[in-house]
Amino acid sequence: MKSAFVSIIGRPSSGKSSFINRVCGYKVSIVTPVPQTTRNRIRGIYNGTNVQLVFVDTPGYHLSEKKFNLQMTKLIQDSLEDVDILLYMIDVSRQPGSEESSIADFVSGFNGPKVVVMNKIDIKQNYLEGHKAFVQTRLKDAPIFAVSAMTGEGIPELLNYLEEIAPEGTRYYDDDIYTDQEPSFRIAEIIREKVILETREEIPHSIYIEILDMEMQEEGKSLWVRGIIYTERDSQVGIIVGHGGNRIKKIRKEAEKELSAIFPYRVKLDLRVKVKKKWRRDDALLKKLIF
Ligand SMILES: Nc1nc2c(ncn2[C@@H]2O[C@H](COP(=O)(O)OP(=O)(O)OP(=O)(O)O)[C@@H](O)[C@H]2O)c(=O)[nH]1
Ligand SMILES: [Mg+2]
Repeated sequence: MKSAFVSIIGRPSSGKSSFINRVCGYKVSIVTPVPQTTRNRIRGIYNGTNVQLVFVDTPGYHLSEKKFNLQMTKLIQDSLEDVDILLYMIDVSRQPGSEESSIADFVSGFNGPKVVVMNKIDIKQNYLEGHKAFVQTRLKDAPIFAVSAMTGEGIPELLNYLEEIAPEGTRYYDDDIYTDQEPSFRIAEIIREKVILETREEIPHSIYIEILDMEMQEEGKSLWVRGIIYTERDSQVGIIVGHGGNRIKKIRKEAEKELSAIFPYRVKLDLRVKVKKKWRRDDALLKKLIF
């Protein structure tokens, strides 16, 4: 038996969360086209016959001096503690730039096996060769795998390799578990995903979700959840609520549908929108939200 912790590091929107979902076979981590969707360290577990790989999804590595981003950068650094393998994910549909350079520097500082994953090879117009040349100068000995988190291409080969280099060890989790997230966190994340998908523009980075109450009803057949969508400005409340409340209703319906498929009971949401000005500068709140 072998087991390993594998941390996934890469630029925002490189496909880290899509990859973890594909490998684990379930929605572990939320995915949107908006960069900086993931804000936490999220574990997704892959169970093979003789191997367990615990993947750790992380926020996109983004150079910025803002408090909110610094907190996430620290989280990425912390995610390498007690990790066996680092998986460095690159989006081949975008050219390597200065951000990629600083991630490569960060990756090269990791004291353990590093594996480079070139993602989105299903996009035919790509910079795969340029990225390979870039990586070979930065991380000479790291093996390179080309995959598509969207189609699954190349992923079995990568998993085989990870199994090969994983250290001997026992399972960290039972083999029927694919994530260790608290239900309240998963519910908040799915709500956040639906808000991002339904709104875009300035909204995605301005929101956070707080779950206030959860109550099991109908003898365990349904879970009632009360949550608040916090936003930064008064003007954003109307955008989220929509004309006659139609957008918030759509957000609620979409989230309920997905949550009811994830959990063994129906999930009913009661959502409100409130303003919390400058919350991204509130240290105590950031500590609570970004972990
Ligand atoms: N064509 C294509 N699109 C992909 C692939 N992998 C991810 N995407 C898309 O890329 C976008 C970002 O995907 P995510 O999985 O959220 O990326 P991420 O690295 O987790 O992003 P952050 O959490 O913001 O750091 C989404 O629109 C995905 O559908 C892929 O293999 N091929
Ligand atoms: Mg993500």
